[in-house]
Amino acid sequence: MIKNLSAWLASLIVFFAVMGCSQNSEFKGEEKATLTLPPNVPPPILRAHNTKVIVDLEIIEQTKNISEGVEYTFWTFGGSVPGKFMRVKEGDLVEFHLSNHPNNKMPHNIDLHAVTGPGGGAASSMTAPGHTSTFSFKVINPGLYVYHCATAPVGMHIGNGMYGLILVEPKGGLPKVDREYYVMQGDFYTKGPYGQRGHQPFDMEKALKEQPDYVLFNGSVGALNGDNALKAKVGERVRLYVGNGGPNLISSFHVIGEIFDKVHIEGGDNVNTNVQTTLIPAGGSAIVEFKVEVPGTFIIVDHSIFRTFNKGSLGMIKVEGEESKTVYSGKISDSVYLPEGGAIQTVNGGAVKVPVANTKEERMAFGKQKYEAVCAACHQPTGVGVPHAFPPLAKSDFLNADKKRAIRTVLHGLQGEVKVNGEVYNSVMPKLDLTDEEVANILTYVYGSWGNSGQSVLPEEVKTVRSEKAPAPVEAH
Ligand code: HEC
Ligand SMILES: [Cu+2]
Repeated sequence: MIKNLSAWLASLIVFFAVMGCSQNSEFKGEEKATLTLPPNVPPPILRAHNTKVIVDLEIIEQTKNISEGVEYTFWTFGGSVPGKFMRVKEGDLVEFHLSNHPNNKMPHNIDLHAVTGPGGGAASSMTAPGHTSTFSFKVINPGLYVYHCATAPVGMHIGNGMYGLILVEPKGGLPKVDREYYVMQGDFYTKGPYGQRGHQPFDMEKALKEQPDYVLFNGSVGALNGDNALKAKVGERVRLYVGNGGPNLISSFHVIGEIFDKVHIEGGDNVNTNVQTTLIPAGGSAIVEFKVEVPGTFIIVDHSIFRTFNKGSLGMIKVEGEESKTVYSGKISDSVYLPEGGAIQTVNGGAVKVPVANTKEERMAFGKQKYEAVCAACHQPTGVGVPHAFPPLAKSDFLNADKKRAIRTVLHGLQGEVKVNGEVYNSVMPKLDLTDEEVANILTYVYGSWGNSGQSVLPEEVKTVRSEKAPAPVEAH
């Protein structure tokens, strides 16, 4: 029996050694990936073999114009929306280094749809500001894939511009074309309506209702207009790598005055020909190709057309060359015209009767449900948190030391340096819209779980803390 076992073990070791060898010979040498800012695309891959491709990508939170005179704080993969374009070859090994700039406020990660593995890399790449995560994956399937941040609240990270494209070229490469460009759509949710000047914060309520103020190509109104228009010459073949980051809308992608000779539907192998408008799902892509036959300005739109003329989804391809019959004419200016002012909708609350907790057991039960819906995404279902990113609530000295401070944290959010069980966190907990009853229930549940102090929190106590003058987020010390 023992002999059998050791023989079995020996053969297992031989098996893995052989596996290891064949794995090494699969990839010849290594190279650093060329990453490009939109609308540029790295050059085609000419090598015939597979290699180890090293990708260095830095996450940068930065305030830029979303439109003329309107500022927005974008969270970006590499300093642009969409993030930098990556190009690899089917069968390559990608060694990914994701850095989160030290000045950033938030933890981030990356989920690449080109990855075969749990979370698409998200779990292996959770990165606190000032840190770098490294992980690797083999690109098994060719195609055009979306990547995005998958840190809670996921919709907010994507809504702030955290997405981009990775192209996995098929083994034989793609047919040669004259021009390649990178275009990605996204929807944005701002406190003020379209065009309202100043710095506009993200609006969670509009995002939940899927009512964006902006629908954009490449992250701002006019990103592909005027001097920034895509360029081509008569007779050239143009290939657009088109993605849709969402977070919510699907795109009816269309170029006015052109017919797509070829469309790689959803970025896959299936090629459709002679297409007018192609549907691109949120978190999906398409590769479209067409030959430009005549000079002029060709308008790129989401054919859900109010988005184009009232929310910004308008780009341009300027084609120069010899005049022939004009197939496209009309007066199209280089700027999008001003909105009529988005309808601001009021919600009539008060109609639904919410049950109120009468006993501690009920408070614990209601609190558990709400905790799992609101807090668990960051602090985790068992309150253990995520290292360097979200502090623990289980046995948290910070939490247990001061009930009023805990209530304030949940009411107003928390930012700045905070020390929990000896570990320093310097991130942002967003302000959450909760009623006194909900805060009391959640905190009673948190205090009553995972080895915490067990004390109750009553709605009246929350009410008292809320009435204090503390409109700014709580400073941790
Ligand atoms: C989007 C992620 C996120 C959500 C959702 C969230 N928090 Fe936090 N929370 C944080 C971060 C990040 C910090 C640390 C902030 C800092 O570094 O200043 C924090 C800090 C805290 C702290 C103080 C530190 C500690 O560990 O004791 C408490 C208490 C807390 N959160 C409770 C909650 C509760 C209760 C909820 C749900 C109502 C909640 N949080 C929802 C991210 C979140
Ligand atoms: Cu993120």
